Amino acid sequence: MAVSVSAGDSEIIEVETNLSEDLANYVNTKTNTAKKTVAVQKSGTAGKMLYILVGVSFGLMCVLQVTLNISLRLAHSNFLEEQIKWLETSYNNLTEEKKQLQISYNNLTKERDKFTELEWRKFNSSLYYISNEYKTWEDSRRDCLKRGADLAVINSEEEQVFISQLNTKPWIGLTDKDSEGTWKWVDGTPLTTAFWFTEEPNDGAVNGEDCVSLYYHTESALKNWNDLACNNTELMWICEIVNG
Ligand SMILES: [Ca+2]
Ligand SMILES: [Ca+2]
Ligand SMILES: [Ca+2]
Repeated sequence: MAVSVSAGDSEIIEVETNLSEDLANYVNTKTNTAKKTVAVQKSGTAGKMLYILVGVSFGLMCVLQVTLNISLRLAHSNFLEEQIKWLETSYNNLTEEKKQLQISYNNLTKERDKFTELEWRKFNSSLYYISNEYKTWEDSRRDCLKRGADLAVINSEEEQVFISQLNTKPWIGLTDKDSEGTWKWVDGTPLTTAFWFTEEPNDGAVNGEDCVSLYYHTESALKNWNDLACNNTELMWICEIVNG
């Protein structure tokens, strides 16, 4: 269809055209702006997501660390408890053993005291046994040895007085049977301090006198030794345990 365009129409067309172009430019501009906005918004959302992800990860790590710490503390605490229990058990066992040892010690002490009271007398660091029968010097010594002792060895004036006061007439552990006139104690030591009675030793018997006993009822406790025949069977004897 043919269209006639006048000058006025031409202006209108031009105006319309310009309007169309402006409109198109406006739409493009808005579209681009909208796209940018969407892009920016998308970019912002991704950032937030990243922050959230990092935050959650950090939180999980903290929870794991706390859990690990608690587990380690619990394990350590259990180990310590077991150690304490073991030490307590050991302590109780040792206490019980100590108690038993104390009981044994007390019983042994009682036995020793009873034994000492009945048969042995204590003086300084020695124990003395006084026989209630009579034997030769050799048999007397044998009896002492069986008791874990030996015939008494008088080492001091004090001991001489103690033995003299026992009011017996005992053999003591002194002899010159190995060499006449050379007096020796049964422990092998030579005689240094003697307490002979008047005119003793006299080796007076037919076959000599080589073993020593104490007289009793003499004037002095420091002067009562006598040598006699070793086979004399009329004497008691006295044994000594040193450091008993
Ligand atoms: Ca002695
Ligand atoms: Ca003699
Ligand atoms: Ca004599």
